[in-house]
Amino acid sequence: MQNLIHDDPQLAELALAEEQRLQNTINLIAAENHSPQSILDITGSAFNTKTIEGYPGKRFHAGCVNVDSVETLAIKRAKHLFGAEYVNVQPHSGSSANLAVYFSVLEIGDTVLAMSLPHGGHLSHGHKASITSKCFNFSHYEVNPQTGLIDYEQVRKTAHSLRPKMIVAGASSYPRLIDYKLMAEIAKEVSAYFMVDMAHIAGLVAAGVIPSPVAHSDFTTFTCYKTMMGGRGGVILARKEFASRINSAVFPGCQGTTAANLLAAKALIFKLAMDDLFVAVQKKTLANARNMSRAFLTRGYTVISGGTDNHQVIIDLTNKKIPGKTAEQALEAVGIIINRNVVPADAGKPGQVSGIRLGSGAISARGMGSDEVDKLVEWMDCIMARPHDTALADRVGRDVLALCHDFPVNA
Ligand code: DSN
Repeated sequence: MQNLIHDDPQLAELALAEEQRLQNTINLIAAENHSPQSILDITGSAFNTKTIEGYPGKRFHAGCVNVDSVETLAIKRAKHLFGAEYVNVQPHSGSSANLAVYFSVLEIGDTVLAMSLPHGGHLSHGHKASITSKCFNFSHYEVNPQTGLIDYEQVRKTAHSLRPKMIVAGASSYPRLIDYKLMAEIAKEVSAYFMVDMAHIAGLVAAGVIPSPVAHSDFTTFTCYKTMMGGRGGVILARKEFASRINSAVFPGCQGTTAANLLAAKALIFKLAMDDLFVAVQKKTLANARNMSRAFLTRGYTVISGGTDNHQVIIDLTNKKIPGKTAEQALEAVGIIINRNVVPADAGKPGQVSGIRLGSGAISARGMGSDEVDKLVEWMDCIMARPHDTALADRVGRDVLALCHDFPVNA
């Protein structure tokens, strides 16, 4: 930090404050994780300098000898890790990856069938606020409000009546496994391309602790910083017949130069993901989410779908009479970081969502297990029952800090 302190003390102070915030709070944001220190090191390495357009061996600037090797390595490792025929590691983000897939095989105005955002889908799956819905004609399937599970019969019926050119599976907020084989069959019945967005669960898939969509899909996209535990940025896996269309859709279709430092971080996390330590963290992530979900059920909470098969626990707080936002704020005040979340058939007014989403990735990366999960659920329950009790908040806040000290980030 010495150089930063010299050049910009104000920013250095903020960076140190963020380090302290991460050390001294419990991160239950399902879309985050604690990356190994080597990921942070490579992200700030000499690879920050290089401008690269094109692909290894076919660049538009000189001086690409090392970045060509890095990109080739990232692709080779991702192919091995995920069993993919083709890999593109250049997308800046998950949304960029999704956009590139759409533009690789769809024409403007083509129909796409994806999961609705209030039922768990992502903005880039055709939400009205996203450019994806302005370019393509999205329709959405939902979960069954009673079970919280994808209604595959509704997907099939809608697919047969709409005849979409692409069907998208995958979600930002869905705690159960998706039947990729069945979704692929439905796509085949209507001659649609099949894309899976596995951004949230990529680390679990890489470790082989939940089923992989790759063999069933034409395209699979993901990000590297959620369960995957790496740096920022997106990745596309695809069947090799789509290689040149995806390459052109990413560059120059949707992006100019990509971030060489993030390509290096991708290469690194794909190597680390082949280690036993990574697999152990992913197993712990699953176990911690299951324990969290059981503990909330025991305390009378409505856990969407009645449990979890991945790193997410989604809770409808309607019966607890606390809005999602109040829960989020009261928990942040004691150092437990979660996000308010819309739940299927949410009865809250716009902007006042009724649920919360919890993720077990970051606590698992810190080494926490079932004892710590039990404590966390007990504290969250107390705080959500009495969100305005300052004496309680002081006591729980101290307990949370002590737990953080026992499980440092990147110890
Ligand atoms: N998709 C958003 C989320 O799940 O929170 C960000 O990655």
